[in-house]
Amino acid sequence: MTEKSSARILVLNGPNLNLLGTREPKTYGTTSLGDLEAMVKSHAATCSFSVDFRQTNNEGTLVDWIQEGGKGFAGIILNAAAYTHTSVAIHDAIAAIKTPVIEVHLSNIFKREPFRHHSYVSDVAAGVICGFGPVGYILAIDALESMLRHQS
Ligand code: CA2
Repeated sequence: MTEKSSARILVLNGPNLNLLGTREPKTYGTTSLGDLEAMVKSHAATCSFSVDFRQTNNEGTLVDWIQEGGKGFAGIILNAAAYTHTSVAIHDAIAAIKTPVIEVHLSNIFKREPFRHHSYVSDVAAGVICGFGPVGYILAIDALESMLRHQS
């Protein structure tokens, strides 16, 4: 029997997001990274996506994973956390792949300190979602689903 395989999406989380739900609840809420992963996987299943959900504190690892996302993944949801505001390497890695990248931030970075207002990701991302907490990841899945449906 042949089964249609579901599209794979890669959800990448950058530095300190492993601390979600443990500190700074006013800024980042009370949802843990594990809770977020469960929410993302459950919603993705309704769109027939399978999800590879990862977190790292290392810039080079994020670059390696973005390159990996360029092969065999239908889309990438990326919260590069603080590297958003500093990393030319992440910008270049995204520019080098064809896989669409949706940039997500839990907080509204434009309501925060000026150094968070610039992103090295936004101009190479397919779209940007910020300020909606964990729901932003769900919106990003829906955005990818819509983009991919219109492509095919
Ligand atoms: O709002 C977002 O999602 C950010 O990407 C989060 C980054 C921040 O540097 C960006 O400007 C915006 C920081 C992630 C740190 O996460 C923590 C979570 C709980 C406690 C402490 C840090």
